[in-house]
Amino acid sequence: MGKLLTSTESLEMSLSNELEAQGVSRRSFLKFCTAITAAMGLPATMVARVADAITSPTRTPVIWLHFQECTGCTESLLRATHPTVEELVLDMISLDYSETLCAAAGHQVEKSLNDSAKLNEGKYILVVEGSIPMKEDGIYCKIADRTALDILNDYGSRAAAIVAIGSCASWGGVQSASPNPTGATGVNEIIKDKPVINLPGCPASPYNLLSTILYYLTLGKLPQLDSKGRPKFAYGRLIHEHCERRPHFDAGRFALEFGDDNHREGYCLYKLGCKGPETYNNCSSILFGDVGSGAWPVGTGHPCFGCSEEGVGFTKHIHEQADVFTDSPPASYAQISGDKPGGVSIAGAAVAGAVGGVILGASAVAAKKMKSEETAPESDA
Ligand code: FSX
Ligand code: SF4
Ligand code: F3S
Repeated sequence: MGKLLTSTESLEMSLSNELEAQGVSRRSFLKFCTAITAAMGLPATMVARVADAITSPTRTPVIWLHFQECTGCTESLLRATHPTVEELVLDMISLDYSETLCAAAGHQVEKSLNDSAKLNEGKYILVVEGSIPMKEDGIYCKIADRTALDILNDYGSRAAAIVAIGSCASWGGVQSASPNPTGATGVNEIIKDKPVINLPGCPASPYNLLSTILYYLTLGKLPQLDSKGRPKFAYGRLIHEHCERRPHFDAGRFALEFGDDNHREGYCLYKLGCKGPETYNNCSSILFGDVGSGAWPVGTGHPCFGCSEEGVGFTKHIHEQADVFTDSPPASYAQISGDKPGGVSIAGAAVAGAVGGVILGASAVAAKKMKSEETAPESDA
């Protein structure tokens, strides 16, 4: 992709043709724009502007740094489809430096990094993947003989804004798990004089990166952030709120062991340690995972382990039961063992009805809606 074209119209046509060549019709593209507009919490009237932002010939320069991490965030972006999120992201930006994707190496690639930072000073977006080791003067992560800390301070100070992609860059992630041997730290603990947008998740959802960049390109400003620096449109709701298994939670139907009958029935994974009730992310509404319908951790039968939530993922034990903030049955709520969906006992139905009736209804509608929509993210606004 990435032909040099003279007008927006021809670029739009080119994008359309190229998407079609990849099996993505213009109709699918517009459907995708509609879905991503809703995911950003923007009204449907903004769909055309979002499509324009995607097809705009102006590309925002991006420098993408890697520190302590597994490259899962980049991989997750590159492996995404519906429709080819990585193509859309790479079409919207000018990715001037990325250690994973660059063809050059050694001094050549260092030169292109420095040239881009100089040329686009104050204008580029710095994407940081990975945590920054602070112990022993940062010696645990060095690139081209410079510590991650030095590199971050250098390119961070010259950026327009910084996107910390993944839990590692957002708050330290897996490397910061006790005893945190390298002193792994998130970007916003270090950079205090620049906007830092956190997109936690291990890996981060590529849709959250796409929609954050798109929001910026469409409206020319950064999205509203919560107290942890996360875009509210993506991290404003608990996973538990939109989970397809939520009606089972509300009715007290839980898997008790991996592979037991209740697990096979698709019951709630709370008692297996699901951290959906205390993890803010949109995995349950956009079915992040992208290897088929319903493929997100809980959709595949694995409890959410709170990978995106500081103080939960890599902190709480996998099997530990989550704190429940929502108005729902407590963990001690009697299990309705063996009940099939719709076959709740009278006592169970009474309790579930009393404490979770409204939520149950809302969740059932949400679950049905999600199933009927291939890839459409829901608005978190
Ligand atoms: Fe890996 Fe990204 Fe986890 Fe971290 O991810 S998927 S270790 S959040 O920085 O590559
Ligand atoms: Fe879904 Fe987990 Fe909540 Fe159960 S506890 S409804 S599996 S998010
Ligand atoms: Fe992570 Fe839980 Fe989503 S484990 S990917 S936050 S469902």
